[in-house]
Amino acid sequence: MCGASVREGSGYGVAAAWLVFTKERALRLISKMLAGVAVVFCAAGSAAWAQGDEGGTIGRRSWWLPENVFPAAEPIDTLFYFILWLTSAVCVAVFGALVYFLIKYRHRPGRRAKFIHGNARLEAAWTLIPTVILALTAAASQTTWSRIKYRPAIESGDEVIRVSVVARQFQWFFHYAGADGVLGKLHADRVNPKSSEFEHMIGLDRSEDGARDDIISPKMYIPVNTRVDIDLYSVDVLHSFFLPNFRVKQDAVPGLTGHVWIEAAKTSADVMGTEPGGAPLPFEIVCAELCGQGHYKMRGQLFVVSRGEYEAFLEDEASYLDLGDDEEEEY
Ligand SMILES: [Cu+2]
Repeated sequence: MCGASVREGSGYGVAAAWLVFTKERALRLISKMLAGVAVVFCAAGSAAWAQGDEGGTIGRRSWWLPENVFPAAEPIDTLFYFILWLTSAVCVAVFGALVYFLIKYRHRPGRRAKFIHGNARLEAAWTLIPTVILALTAAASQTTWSRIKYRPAIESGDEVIRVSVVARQFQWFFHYAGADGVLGKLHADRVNPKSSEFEHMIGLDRSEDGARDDIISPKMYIPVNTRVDIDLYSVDVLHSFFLPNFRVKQDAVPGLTGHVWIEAAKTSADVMGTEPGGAPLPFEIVCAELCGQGHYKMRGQLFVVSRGEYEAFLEDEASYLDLGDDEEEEY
């Protein structure tokens, strides 16, 4: 059908006749579309950069996202707004065109539709243009992706805190090493969902080396300005560990260990404020994967506190442990 001419404006009218082009018209339209894409791309890019990276996002609340406290995640905001503006522009253009053609080619007495086979150039254009847009977006996000995904190497002298985060229907558990500094192993086959003991709920065997003094808490505490390496587990179904203030969202998959790392540049009290009594308010932890009937209530609390407060938390949790030597664990 390529290159076919159409008797436009003829008496009977042709529904969708605009699809049939001469070679010149098709090329002109493609170049116009490409120019349009370039304009939208640039506009979306500059809008995103204006909202995102300029001066950093730490300490600034944007109209859509909550305040970011993870320095490595700053470019995510730029990318987020870029994709938001780009897809918004495409959405308006597509639905605008849809409504326009619905009205323009509505039923009129005497007007007849004409069957057409399509247009190879136009089809190539609307395949290539989104491909180029997606490829450019992927290229633009590569650096950010690797910065977030791969934990930077530990320099000597760097202090890194390791926490295991365990998801289960419909609760989060946070597992820390005890005074020995060793994080006990978690065993999927030792999880007892009927038990109300934290160690049974996450599969920690207290009789194993390193596990005896481990701390399991339903609240997450981390010190400010310290890198935290997180191993992510699920003991039942798919969950997703989402920290809106860190731009971190990672699936917790049964049978696999997920990895994320975070570092907070501000305490949660700095950002979220304090309760009337002065107790700090936490950042929110959300499950971002529909994981069952109680999914809506699968929320956790992340307290980013000073080093001293973090150590006080660990000490306090450790004081509840029964480290008696004569106990056998029952599963
Ligand atoms: Cu969940």
